[in-house]
Amino acid sequence: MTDFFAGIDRVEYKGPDSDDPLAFRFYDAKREIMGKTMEDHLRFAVAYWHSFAWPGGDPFGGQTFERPWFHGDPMEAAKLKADVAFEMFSILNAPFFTFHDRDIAPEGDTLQESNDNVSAIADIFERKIEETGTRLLWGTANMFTNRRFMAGASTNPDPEVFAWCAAQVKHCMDVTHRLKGANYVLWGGREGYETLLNTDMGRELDQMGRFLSMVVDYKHKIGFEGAILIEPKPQEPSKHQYDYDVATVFGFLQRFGLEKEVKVNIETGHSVLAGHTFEHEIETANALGIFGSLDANRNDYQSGWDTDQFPNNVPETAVAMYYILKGGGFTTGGFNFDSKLRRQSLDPVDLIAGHIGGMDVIARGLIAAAAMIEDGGWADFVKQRYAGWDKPENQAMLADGADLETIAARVHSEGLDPQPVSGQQERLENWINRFV
Ligand code: XUL
Ligand code: CO
Repeated sequence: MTDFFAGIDRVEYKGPDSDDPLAFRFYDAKREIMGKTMEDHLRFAVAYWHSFAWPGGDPFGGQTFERPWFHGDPMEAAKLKADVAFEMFSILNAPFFTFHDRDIAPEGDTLQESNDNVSAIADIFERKIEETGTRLLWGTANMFTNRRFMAGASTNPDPEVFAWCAAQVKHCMDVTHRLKGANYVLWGGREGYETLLNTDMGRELDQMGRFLSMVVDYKHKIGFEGAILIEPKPQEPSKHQYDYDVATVFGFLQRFGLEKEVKVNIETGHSVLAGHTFEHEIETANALGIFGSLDANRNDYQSGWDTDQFPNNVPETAVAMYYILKGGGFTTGGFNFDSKLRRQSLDPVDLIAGHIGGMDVIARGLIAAAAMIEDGGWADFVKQRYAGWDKPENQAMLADGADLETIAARVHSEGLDPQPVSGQQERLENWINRFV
């Protein structure tokens, strides 16, 4: 045991009336909702980078957090960080965690040295996973921090960077596979461009498509059973990112024949940056059959950048949760807290409090969404709204062989005269408010 979280006990569920600031008031891991425990519905994960690697900097100032693993021999520090991380997973009773290769181990002078460092920490993870039962939701390669990636990862004009990325991802997939990761994620932070003036977009998209195809081939070759997930984001750090949103990613996947192989990891804040709601992105993925996993956070609505705050809006979360449940929920995916403290939140206990808050808000959203589904009023309304399409004469318009002439003839012969009906938005909003 380290002393980083000294005096902080395992967080227990104490119910909505508890005033214990370090207790769950809604997240009751073993409580059954719609035939599944909350733990299995939500599959919470702690993200290594925000909680253990991020120093608290912003564009105007550097480190604010003092962590004992920010000093000393880098590999010894990485081991201490691993100890503290697993202590936190167990304090929170978090079933999963996630990492970038560069979060867990220091970068070496060569790729081989970096890989060896990652492998050494993975040995420690392997033992800790065995001992604690905390599992890996996903691993990912950081191909955006080092200056070699400044002009892109797989989309770089320099083929040597493309080759480097292939080697780095191969190793990170090997490690994720060894640790029995449930998914492997690719977020293309630098897969985009700053200015079209120096960019050959068509070429870059082709490179990215080839790269992803090789990732999928390698997954099959090593027998990795997890899902490959792309995480959309419209901008930041690149001015224009190719994986803009779920629909853009789907178009890209289809173009390279990968739409049955790759799914999406949707992040709340990225949806907002793309000008969408979280539920829009979730339902788009449901409709296109590529829903994979979620990065849970919230974005400041006034800022134009990615604020990665812990979720704290129950009504919004409840609506998103409704669409998650409606789509059948997670299979390999889960709720990964891609959420970070504000830089003035210096204390170790702030890390615990942030996660408790996020887990409780999402649990509360789940309870509300399940109640909405059980009531059925919302789904009935939507079903009714489209009921005309159940009639055989209307189904025929969508069937193979239907054509404009036949439909036009029917309009004229039957004298069709469509009458507008209310969309009832306010009544639906009022209905939802009964549950949140
Ligand atoms: C960046 C972001 C990443 C990915 C993993 O905005 O969300 O942390 O989740 O690379
Ligand atoms: Co993310």
